[in-house]
Amino acid sequence: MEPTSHDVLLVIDVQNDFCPGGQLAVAGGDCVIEPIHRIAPRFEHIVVTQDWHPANHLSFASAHPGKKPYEQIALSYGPQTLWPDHCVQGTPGAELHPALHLPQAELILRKGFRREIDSYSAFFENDRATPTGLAGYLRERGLTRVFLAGLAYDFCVGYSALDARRLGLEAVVIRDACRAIDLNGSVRKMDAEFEKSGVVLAKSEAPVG
Ligand code: VGL
Ligand code: ZN
Repeated sequence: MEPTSHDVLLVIDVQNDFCPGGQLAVAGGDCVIEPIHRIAPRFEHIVVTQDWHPANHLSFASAHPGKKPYEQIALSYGPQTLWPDHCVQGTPGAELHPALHLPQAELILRKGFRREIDSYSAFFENDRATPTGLAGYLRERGLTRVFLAGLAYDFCVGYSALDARRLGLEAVVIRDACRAIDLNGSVRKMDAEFEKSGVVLAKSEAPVG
């Protein structure tokens, strides 16, 4: 089965800071670009996201004296993993990877721009309640099934797919077009969450098969 006019490819956070040499490099992060380019021509609709933080964002370990990257702290909305400074608005690290070529993308959605709250998901910030506007955009455009690719499988791709299901959208993660951070079993946990919520895994050779 081929993608239809109700399907959208969501390309998550393929930014310099998540690729080798970046501030929060995901192993093989740039390897997602080739499969994304391979499947992109099959989609009528593409949306790209960008992690887009102010310099002193509360998800940065540097904003919490004495804390180190990858530790967890409690914020008002729940537990938050602390990260190295990354994807700071207007910096080269926040730019989309220069090899990513998707001129047909219809929307570039930025998220994580509020200092006090992180946003892994493209739909809701980490309080799981503050909307980014993407659900309304997809609804108004009649897009009901999302295919997901990009970085990172166990964080921004994963939470976006889970929220898509919560919103009643079908969600298909193109596994070989993603790479993971893999922090404290986060890949295994996300696999289990996908299973529970009906997120489907597919391969780029046969995204719907
Ligand atoms: C991400 C950690 C922090 C991601 C973004 O894109 O998966 N991970 N910010
Ligand atoms: Zn981030």
